Amino acid sequence: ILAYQPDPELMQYYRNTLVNFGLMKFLKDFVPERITKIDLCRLVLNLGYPKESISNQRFLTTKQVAGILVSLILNDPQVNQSQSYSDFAAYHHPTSDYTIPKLLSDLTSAKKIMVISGAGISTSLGIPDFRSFKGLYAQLEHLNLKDPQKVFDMGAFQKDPSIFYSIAHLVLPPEGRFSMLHSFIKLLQDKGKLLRNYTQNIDNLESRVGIHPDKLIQCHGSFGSASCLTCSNRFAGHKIFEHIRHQHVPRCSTCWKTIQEAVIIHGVIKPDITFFGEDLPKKFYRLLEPDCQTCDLVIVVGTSLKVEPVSSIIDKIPRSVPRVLINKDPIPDRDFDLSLIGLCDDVVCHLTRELGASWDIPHPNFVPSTEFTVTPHELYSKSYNIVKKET
Ligand code: CNA
Repeated sequence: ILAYQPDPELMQYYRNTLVNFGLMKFLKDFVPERITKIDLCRLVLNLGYPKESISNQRFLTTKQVAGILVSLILNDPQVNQSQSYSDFAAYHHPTSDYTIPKLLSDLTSAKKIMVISGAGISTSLGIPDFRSFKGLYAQLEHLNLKDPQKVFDMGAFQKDPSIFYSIAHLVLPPEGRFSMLHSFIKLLQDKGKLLRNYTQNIDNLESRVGIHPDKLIQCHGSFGSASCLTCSNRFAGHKIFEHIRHQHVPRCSTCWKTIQEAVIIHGVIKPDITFFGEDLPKKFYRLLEPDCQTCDLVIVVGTSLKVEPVSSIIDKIPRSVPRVLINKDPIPDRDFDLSLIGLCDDVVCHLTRELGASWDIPHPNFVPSTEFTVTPHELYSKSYNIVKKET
């Protein structure tokens, strides 16, 4: 947003309205209830206020940016300050007293749920995530990389694909299995409630559980297919699984035959996963904006929300839409209405048990009689620990 160039015509129009009609008229006309954080930032810039006033917007909530906008206007010498100003911030934060019972009721009534998922939904299957204590990055210490993310860097891959192929087996999906959380997303789809699943995962288990391609955005691609970097031929992903398991670099037979002294990258097949330095699938950009405007509940699950642009999706969603985090670790610097802290399979098991038999998750590990303890989080507000009771 900080690269955004204000539009001079819009600036003139906004300032005229503000100066001639005052703050309340301006807010009523240009700050609808479903405004997003990004739109608020643009508004600040299009009013001619300095970029510095929102330079740390990444760490601010929508409500805080709204507060900045209002305070800039209230301190603007050109604006007539005599009008009264009602509780604008509260108006833009209707979900401030969100609770677990409210979430249960929203799950029943919602029709367009957006699920933003990450590596944590597959860890119960033995696939490590990236950033946890025993995650993949911790397991890469032996490679002595300055930054473990380099393993997934396109530049590094082109220099030496064998580094990626020495660790790719660690994130290869297990045969024929998916987690209870995958089945929960499928349940939302079967109930006609899933607007879209934006997954950062590359294990393709959403497809395996039966999430329809129309309902799924694999933001970082997946192991479901692979392509030759030289001739762009596409292969079914499983064709290179044996190579991956044996830590061999797979090569395209067509290209490999045509060259005597091959350069290191010639004919190398790469899984169609998005490396750092590569663009996200077009479908992501095509559907994101409309989805953000239409969703009626957001569930963020099993992700540290560290990787852009997925981590900013929630900033594009109107603040009036409830947003819930289900994660092993809290994410206190992001603005959630409710954080359910625990193993995601346990959390959805608890929620669906509360919702009754019609919400039984179709997964072999789902035991409706399992009991859970729910306690307020010791450090963070609007956060609850959900833990399976010992039997
Ligand atoms: P991350 O940064 O490693 O974060 C994972 C998050 O999940 C952490 O906050 C954990 O606390 C949480 N978590 C771990 N286990 C559980 C659990 N059982 N229940 C609830 N929460 C849990 O990973 P992100 O997904 O945020 O980062 C995005 C990267 C990870 C994407 O580029 C992926 O491609 C990449 N990745 C994918 C896979 C996979 O496809 N399974 C595996 C490893 C990494």
